[in-house]
Amino acid sequence: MSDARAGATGEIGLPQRPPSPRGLPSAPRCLVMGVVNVTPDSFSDGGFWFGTDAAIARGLELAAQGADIVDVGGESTRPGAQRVSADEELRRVGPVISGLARAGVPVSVDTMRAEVAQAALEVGARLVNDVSGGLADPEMPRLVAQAGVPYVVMHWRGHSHQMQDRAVYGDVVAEVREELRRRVDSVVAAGVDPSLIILDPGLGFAKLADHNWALLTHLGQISRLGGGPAFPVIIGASRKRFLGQLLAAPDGSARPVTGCDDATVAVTALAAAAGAWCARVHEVPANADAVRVGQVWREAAGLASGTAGETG
Ligand code: PMM
Repeated sequence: MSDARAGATGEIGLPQRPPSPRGLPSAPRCLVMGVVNVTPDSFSDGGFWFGTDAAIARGLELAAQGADIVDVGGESTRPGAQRVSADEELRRVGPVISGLARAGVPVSVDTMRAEVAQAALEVGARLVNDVSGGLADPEMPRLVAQAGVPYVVMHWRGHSHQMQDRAVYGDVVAEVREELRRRVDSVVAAGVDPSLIILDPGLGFAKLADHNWALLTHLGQISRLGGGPAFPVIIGASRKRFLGQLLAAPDGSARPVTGCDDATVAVTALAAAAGAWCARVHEVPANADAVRVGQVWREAAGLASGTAGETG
């Protein structure tokens, strides 16, 4: 049995989708998070929105197309990427977050640095999306706890230059779940309110294609780490290399990132049907349709149509 197959037992989806943490949009369906990378080198959209005006315009466009949240990042996390300084990261994201928040768009900041997160929250970000789950900057959980904002805790095994060497698992679902459980224990010990935590299996971060598929098909196990309540789960499959590999040309060359948007939409529909809380995507319109398909699929299958308190 392959590494990934070893994990492929147990719960595929979530019978009941956990509600949005307070302060975030809420809807009786999976949410859509639109991505704006203010970077010259992200693998998915690097260079497209590198500049304050272009990035704000893109964020407004994503919101108008149906993004419930716009995620703004200033540091590429593609495999092999070098880190930028905190000053540079903040110079990139600060004015964009401020402009979008002033326009009423719910914004999340995609950063591993407490210093950047703090500045982003001061100019209106509502959610901290930390791909390291608090591992890259030990100050981050304390900052999030003090700010009392929702926090995405993603599964992560190291910075971009080293992460693909760490894509080694016996049972990927069990190990990711256990490592996330330890992260949750740690951030809660630092004062983060558990009801504000959102989990992310970290597709592509120290994961090979088989690992990503195993995790996507076991969101129920990711959501329920231990005996406690289920956590909302966000997935970031959009344009990732495992989709390009799936759609490879006959000569074996991976499909370029922008040719993976239709496959992203398919994953979004399936994840929404499985009970994911949110899908993080680069192209919003078709994914906004896909989450509606996923929701009606859940309802027709007799799964919970929404969660208590959801209104939007
Ligand atoms: N992936 C990227 C960046 N940020 N955040 C979360 N929560 N989940 C992800 O899977 C994720 C992320 C990868 O880079 P991209 O911005 O080019 O998609």
